[in-house]
Amino acid sequence: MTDFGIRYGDHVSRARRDDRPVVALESTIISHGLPHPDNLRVAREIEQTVRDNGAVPATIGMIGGELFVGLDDDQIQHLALADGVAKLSVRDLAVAAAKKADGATTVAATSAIAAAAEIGVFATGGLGGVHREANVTFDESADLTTLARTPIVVVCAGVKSILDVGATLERLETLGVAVAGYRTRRFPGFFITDGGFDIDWQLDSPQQVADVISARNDQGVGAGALVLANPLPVDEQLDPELHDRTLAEGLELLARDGITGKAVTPFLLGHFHESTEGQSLAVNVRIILRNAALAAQIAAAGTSAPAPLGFSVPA
Ligand code: PSU
Ligand code: MN
Repeated sequence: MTDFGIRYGDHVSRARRDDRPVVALESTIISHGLPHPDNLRVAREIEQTVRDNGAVPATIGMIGGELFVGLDDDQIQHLALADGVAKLSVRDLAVAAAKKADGATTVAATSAIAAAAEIGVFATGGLGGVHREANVTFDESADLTTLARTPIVVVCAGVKSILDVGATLERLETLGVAVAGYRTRRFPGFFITDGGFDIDWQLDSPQQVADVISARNDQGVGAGALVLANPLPVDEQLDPELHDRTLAEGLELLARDGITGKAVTPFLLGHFHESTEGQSLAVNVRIILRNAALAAQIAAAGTSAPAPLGFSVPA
């Protein structure tokens, strides 16, 4: 019989044994979110940034049907460069394993796997969310519903402005996902510092975020994630005018080419990277590296208390 269980990279096994802080990292940004060949370089830089900030990186993904927490460099290279790497959300994981697929995990899948591996902190670029015109298309990322039932801190730069930011915040509220700004009360719009909406809570240090995890674990009441929104400094954002123009074009192309479903997010990101001649890519990379650094500092501040499993509300 084949064992379809989670496999741990050697560096992550060691970290778990020695009770060292671990930060989960997703692989869809590598395979589908960033253009070749920058994606491989960036994937390595993200891991190095986690190490430089006192934690062990665990990039998550699937190779030949095996689910890995802590891909090694060869495996990361494979997901970055191979053709036909699938984009895996939670619902795809078992099917892809049975099919022995190569796959990259989204925010949804990565959070769920990380929580199953008792990793409490996860760094990414931007969350998926409610797409514009979702009232017609029903296109809402599974990132949102998964975070509602997954005890993890997701460090991100909010949701991409390609989405309906206000509707996404409403859904996060309905779903019981906590949202806090890191040193801000404004929710960021990924490429741009200010996504146009206030948030209720502000947290000011890695220790304060680690205290939220401890409080949630001690209380045993809430079952969902904390989205920690970490905006770019204003002088590092994508020029808002360039942003608005590129977005309008991208949305038009989307409609013209009839692109739907899970192809939408990679398509729009690709459009940004091509038509801003690398400016959006540089911004995207900055975002991810800043989030990786902060996530590592949070994990290091709360190292003795990994999120326990199964603390959903008793029936
Ligand atoms: N944000 C980015 N780059 C990405 C993604 C988000 O800046 O590549 C990926 C994440 O993996 C996220 C996914 O989970 O896009 C959302 O896809 P969808 O909208 O199809 O759920
Ligand atoms: Mn979608």
